[in-house]
Amino acid sequence: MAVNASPMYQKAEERYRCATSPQEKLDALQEMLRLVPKHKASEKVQQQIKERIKKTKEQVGKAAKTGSGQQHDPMSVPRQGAGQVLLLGAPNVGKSSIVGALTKAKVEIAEFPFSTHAAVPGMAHHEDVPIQLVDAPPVMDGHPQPGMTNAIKKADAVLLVIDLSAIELIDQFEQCVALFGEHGMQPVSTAELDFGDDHEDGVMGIEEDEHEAKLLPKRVLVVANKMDAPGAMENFETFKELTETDLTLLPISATTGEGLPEMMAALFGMLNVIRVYSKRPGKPADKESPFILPVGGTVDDMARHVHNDVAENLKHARIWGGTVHDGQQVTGHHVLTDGNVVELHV
Ligand SMILES: Nc1nc2c(ncn2[C@@H]2O[C@H](COP(=O)(O)OP(=O)(O)OP(=O)(O)O)[C@@H](O)[C@H]2O)c(=O)[nH]1
Ligand SMILES: [Mg+2]
Repeated sequence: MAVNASPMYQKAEERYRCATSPQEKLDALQEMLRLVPKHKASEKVQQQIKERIKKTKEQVGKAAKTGSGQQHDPMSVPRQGAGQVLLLGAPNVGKSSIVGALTKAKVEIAEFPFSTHAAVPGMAHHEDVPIQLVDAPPVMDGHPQPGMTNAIKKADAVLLVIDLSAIELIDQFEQCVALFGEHGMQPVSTAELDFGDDHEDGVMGIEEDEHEAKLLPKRVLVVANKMDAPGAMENFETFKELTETDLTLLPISATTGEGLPEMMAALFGMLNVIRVYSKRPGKPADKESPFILPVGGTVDDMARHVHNDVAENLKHARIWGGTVHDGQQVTGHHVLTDGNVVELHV
């Protein structure tokens, strides 16, 4: 019997599948238990999650005792904003320059390769949506730095950077693409991800052994940097012809800024989220800090973001913007769209 899990639940489950430490798994599982629909059809799923929480708590306890969970990972960055986007690419392609152009992060930019040694996060924006970019050390001859593949798994999307002025352009691109397959992932450019899971049991992949799991789809946007360099656009055309890649490609220049707004818009689209604004009765909408919800998120999901008490006591909401009449009254199940203004009534 189908459980009809919400997009928020699916997002938590995606985080569970991408988690690389017992603590991250535990956090995601607890979120899943909180969000799973509580009805008869989902009892089996709830039980499975509870059992997995019990096992994972034991793993967390063991890791704490042996100290194995305590090592510092220079590639590990806590997620902030609407999503975390990791930069991936060969040496000297301009990864740090892109992060430097769009955020206040202190990145190392140099004419020589291997100038970046650890992950450096910075907050970029698409309109009023904050999106976290994470600068990373380069992939050399297809070999990632330690911690890099875990960082790719954890990121919501990957920005694969290629250098239109580099002779090894195609090799560098293909080595980066190969990394995904070698580490159980499949690069995709579409926002809609098909995990190919069994919806019959409601919960997706929870009983699966990680090693037997199918390839994990990973959203990837390819940016062809240095479009300002001599001959760059000819190289771009040749690159497209020779690689025939299905991944979305965007020419950009970190130096001139060309293509960067389009890149941020494409990343926003890829994160599969919407922004909604809260409003108090009789007051204007708070446009300062939008709430970020997965596409398909409901009024109830937004209420949960505000406070669990608000979600539990919600009577109805009034909505402005999108396809509804201004100020229309809706229930907690109403699916919100990007840009909605929501007044919660408890
Ligand atoms: N012409 C041009 N040069 C660029 C552009 N972006 C970066 N560069 C130059 O490319 C060189 C390498 O830039 P970085 O940003 O350090 O490259 P990186 O990919 O971070 O390098 P590693 O950290 O060593 O992997 C620097 O000399 C930059 O000034 C661009 O859009 N156009
Ligand atoms: Mg760098």
